[in-house]
Amino acid sequence: GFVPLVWAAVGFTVPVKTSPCPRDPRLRPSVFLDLEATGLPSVDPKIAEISPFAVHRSSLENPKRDESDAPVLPQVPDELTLCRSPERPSTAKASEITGLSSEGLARCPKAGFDGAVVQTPQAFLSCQEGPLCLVAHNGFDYDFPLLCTELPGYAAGAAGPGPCPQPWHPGPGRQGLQPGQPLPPLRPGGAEGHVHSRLMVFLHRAAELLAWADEHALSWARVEPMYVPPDGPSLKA
Ligand code: DCM
Ligand code: MG
Ligand code: MG
Repeated sequence: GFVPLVWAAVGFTVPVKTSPCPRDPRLRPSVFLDLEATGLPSVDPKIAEISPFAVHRSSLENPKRDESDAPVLPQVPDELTLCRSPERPSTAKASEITGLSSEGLARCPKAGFDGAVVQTPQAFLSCQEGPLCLVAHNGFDYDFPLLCTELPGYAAGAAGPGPCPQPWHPGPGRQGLQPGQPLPPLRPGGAEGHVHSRLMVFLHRAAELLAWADEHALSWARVEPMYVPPDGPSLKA
């Protein structure tokens, strides 16, 4: 099954839930994911880009480092980036963030996010060693509910421990990012660049964040759709 994990990095809040949950030693934060879409939840956004990046746990536990001892992206990347033509235009702010405009999509037409193409992200996940843990910055407030709306098949095989996240803030005096330190700027490149940036942040605190993930991951079954589309979901669960 898939276990989404709220992105827990300096400067980000983690939803507070208090129920205890059994620790599942098999959990592994293994698929970092970002979505670009046509706007914020208030406009019932449509997915424009999806970018899952699968990372083996060993690459997180022992990240490769450059000459200055900074971690580098995993050397065995397994990555998918799909850009689709959303059914409605992006808001001005979303266009600014994603770089995707109606004019740009008219110049480089893409298929819609439906039909066979919608199954590609799920096929990518099913190639990965499970149980999977999805990691997304702000995942529980944006990416996971939107995936639930547009790709409810993601939730079909959901399994995992009960709810258990608590606020997590790295302590002072440790390596990597410090409390209050802003995240590095997002690299351009839409969802793919954003995933790379967030993965780099994770790698700076990998040991702590892995321990946090093992203890605080939430089951995918907890994720509610962002909204119910009038014409029903694109992919039946
Ligand atoms: N988004 C938006 N306005 C913002 C922030 C985000 O419309 N101020 C939407 C468009 C993005 C999506 O959320 O494609 C995901 O944001 P992010 O790039 O942070 O992953
Ligand atoms: Mg995002
Ligand atoms: Mg993004």
